[in-house]
Parts: sequence; structure tokens; C-alpha cells
Amino acid sequence: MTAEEAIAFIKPGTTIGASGFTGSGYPKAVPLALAAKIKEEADSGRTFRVNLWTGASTGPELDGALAEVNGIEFRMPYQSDTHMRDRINRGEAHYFDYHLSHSTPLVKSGAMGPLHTAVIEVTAIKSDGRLVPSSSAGNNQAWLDAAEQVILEVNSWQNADLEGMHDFYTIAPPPNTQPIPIMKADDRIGSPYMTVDPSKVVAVVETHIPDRNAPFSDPGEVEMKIAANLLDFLSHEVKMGRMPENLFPLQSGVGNIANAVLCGLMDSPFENMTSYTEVIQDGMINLLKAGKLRMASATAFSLSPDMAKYINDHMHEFQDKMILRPQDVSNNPEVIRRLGCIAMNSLIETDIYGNVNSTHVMGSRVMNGIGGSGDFARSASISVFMTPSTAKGGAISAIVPQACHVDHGSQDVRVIVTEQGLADLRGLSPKQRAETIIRNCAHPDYRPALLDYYKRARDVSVGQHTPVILDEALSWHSRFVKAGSMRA
Ligand code: 0RQ
Repeated sequence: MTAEEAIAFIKPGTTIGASGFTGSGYPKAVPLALAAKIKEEADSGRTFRVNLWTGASTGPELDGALAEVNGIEFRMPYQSDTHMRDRINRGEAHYFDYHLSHSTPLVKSGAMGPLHTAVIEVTAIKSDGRLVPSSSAGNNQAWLDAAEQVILEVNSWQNADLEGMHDFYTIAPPPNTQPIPIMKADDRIGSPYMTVDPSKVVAVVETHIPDRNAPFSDPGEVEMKIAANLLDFLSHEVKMGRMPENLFPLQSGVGNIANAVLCGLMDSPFENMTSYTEVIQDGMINLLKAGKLRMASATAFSLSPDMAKYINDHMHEFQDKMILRPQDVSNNPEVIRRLGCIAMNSLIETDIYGNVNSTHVMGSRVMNGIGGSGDFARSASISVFMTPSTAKGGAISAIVPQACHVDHGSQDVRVIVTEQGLADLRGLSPKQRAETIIRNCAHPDYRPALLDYYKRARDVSVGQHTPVILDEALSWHSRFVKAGSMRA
């Protein structure tokens, strides 16, 4: 049926579980039709809002269109859309940025209430009813299982060669959870297809709409320096015999810096690498093409428009080099710990003790959400957080006396990298961490003020383990809010 006919099944106040992860494999026609309906209702003075659960961020046709008409009451678990972010920060939508590997178990536990409608994009429906997934695996199977009714979008833009690339495996809830039998990043343990109870399928809508994601900017000088600092560190770890020559499986986060590190790996001595990660970005595709990366395991693509087109035209060349898994498997702490992944994620700010804020600007304005960074940071063999040392043209220092929001406590942070240098925090006490982070990572414009704060904190602190001046710790943030700069 048409998308306009299908949305008759979606009622105000209900919950939608949509496919989609970082701009890949999200439904497009149904949410666009729903947004038009919501606007029509609003124009007639009626309120029509829904709760939206996904895998992670989606695209303009889903998060963007529904947020633009203020149609989302509650959103989880990760978003990065401008309209959605504004609604959340204006207090017009509730948002819960749960760890991505926990979203499936949370819904299965029943604590989130009923899932009324799953809206899932697929590449094809087989004659026996099995579903060929599209460009993300995410929470799709969990939503298909949990939903009272299902709407399928069959998108002919997605390449038929996606068939066979996925690996769906269901983790039984406690107390019946079994070990996940992944011993290497390239182990396949499940089925390439999703399944659905046909009696729940109320609509099938055909589309031909491309995935849309923001383009990456070419790595600039700062990003190249961050990448070089990190690669030096990895080479040192190999030299010291703490890591194999092809490194441990790589996890690489979202954004330009993570992508720049992958670009840096192109010119590195490392060969035959693997990745056990959450998203496959442009940089990872280039590594696969060059043969530097042997295979990539993830839950979704996160590609620039040009690379998405390239992959869509050349999918068959990557069929045996990529595995897309459900996000409770791709991000599963058990597997990440077993494989010893190297987690490489970006941050918004870190304090001098290595407590990392990945989500909130000036303490209260959410940027995107924690995504999978927590899943990986805690369980990886080495968790690296990367950032330029300043933001907003130098008005903000990414190294601050005290983080104004903490997503990753210092125990989950092993290494911090900026373009200034790298702080290896392993085995360091809080005071040693502060000295190392300030000396190696802070921008020279902010280094003296950070040192001055730290030394005074040491002198006045009641307890000496982690020196802090309570009245001053967040003064850099309030100075920025009042005067537009953290500079004194
Ligand atoms: O703002 O968009 O207005 O220009 O934050 O910053 O430097 O472009 O870096 O794209 O790598 O994003 C942490 C947000 C970094 C991202 C974060 C402003 C800066 C810019 C973006 P503008 P950059 P990136 C697994 C991993 C959490 C989820 C995660 C993120 C914008 O990496 O969402 O790690 N991480 N998932 O100007 C004020 C500061 C700032 C600042 C940067 N200190 N104060 N603004 N910005 N630092 C993948 C998934 O989970 C799906």
C-alpha cells in the first residue's frame, strides 16, 4: 500500500520502533507521510505525537521530518539531527540516551512499556517471508519481535548484494543468557536474515530513496596531528609487545576526528587489521579497499553521500569483508573484552583528571548522546578519547578544571589525545593524571591557567587525593556562558 495508507495504523500517543543507525537503513516514506499527517492535525488544532525508538541516529526523513513538526514526545537511544536536538534542548521532547548495547535488553525487559508499531526498512522480502535487511542491523530484529504490528518499507535503492552480509543472533534475556560464541571479529554465529510473524505485518510500502548522512570534512591540520599522535602511541604499544603487529580489532566512533584517524591508518605500517566496531565510515572503506583492513564487523554504515553511492554501486566487492550484526552483539561488552578492542572515540571535554564529557555542552545542552562510546570504553583493552584542544575558535578549552557533565569516569579512560600530544593515563594517580594531561594535551593558551588552578587546588584542598577548588571548578564554563570565552 502507499505510505499515506500505511500511517492509518499509527495512532497518536503510541510508540514506534524504527530501523536505522547513523543515517543508514532507516524508514523514509512512512515517516515523511506521518510528519505530513501530524502537521495537518496541528493545523486543525489537534495534537498528534509519537514516541520514537531507533537503533541510533537516523536521517532527515525520520528524525528531521518528525521533529520539525514537533511530532516526537519521547526519543531514545541516540540522535544527531539538528531539529531533534533543538526540540530536546528546548524541552519540547523527552530524550533518554541509553548505552546502545543496552537498548534491546531494556525493551525486552518490559520496563519501557509496549512497542506498538515497528517500522523497518528492508532490501527485500523472500518468498518464504524472511527479510533481507538493508544498510543497518541495529535494533531491527528486537523491534520486529517486540512490536504488536509491523510496517515494512522495501527500499529498492538498497543493493540486492546486501543479502548475506548480516549476521542476526538473538541473546536470550537473563537468567538464560549464554556466552556469545564470537572468538574473532570475523566469526559468523547467526542468520543473514531477519524474521517476522507474518500475522503482525499490517503494511508493506515500496520506496526508492537513498540513505542520507552528513558528509565528512577532509581532515585538517589539527585532525592529522591527532591521528599522528595516536598512531605513534599504537606503534609504541606494538614495539613494547603489548599488542600484535596487526593491532587488536579497532572500534572507531562517529565524526570527523574518528574518520581522520582511519585516514591516517592508510599510511601506517599496520597491515591485516580487523575491526569490531559499531559503524563503518568512509575511512574504513578506504582501508578495506587498500587491503590494510582485512574485514570490518559493525552494526551499520555511516557514510558520506559520495561513499554511500560508491558502496551501493560496488557492494559485491565487499560482501565477504563486512558483517553487520545487531547492536547488542556489535557493542557487546563480553565480546569487546574478549577481543581486546582498541576503542577510539571523540569527546566534548575532559577534566584534568580524565573524566570525559561526550554529550553535554556547558553542562545542560545535549549534543548527540553517549551512543556506543560507553559500551566500548569500559570494555576495550585500550580506550582512547580524542579531541582538538580547543573548540569554537579557541574560546573553549577542551581540557577544563572540572568536567561539567561526566559520561566516562576516569576509570574508563586510558588515553587522551589532542593535536598537542597524548596522555597515557594507565597506572597514574589523579595528581599524576592532571600533570600529564595539562602538560601533554592542553592548548598553550590555556596551559598556564590550568597549571595555576591545579597548583592552588593542591594547596587548598581538604582531601589531597583529587585536588579541587569547589567554588572555582566550574568557573571556566560560567565565564564562557557570561562572556563568550573561557579565557580569563
Ligand atoms: O560544533 O557542530 O556547531 O561546529 O561539537 O565537534 O569537533 O566536529 O567533533 O564531529 O567528532 O563530534 C563528541 C559530539 C564530537 C561526537 C562528539 C562542538 C564543535 C562542533 C562537533 P558545531 P567536532 P565530532 C560510537 C561513538 C558521543 C557518541 C560517541 C559524539 C561539535 O563524537 O557525539 O562517541 N560522541 N559514539 O564545535 C562546546 C566543547 C566542544 C564543543 C566540541 N568543549 N564545548 N562545543 N564542540 N567540543 C558511534 C555511535 O555511537 C553511533
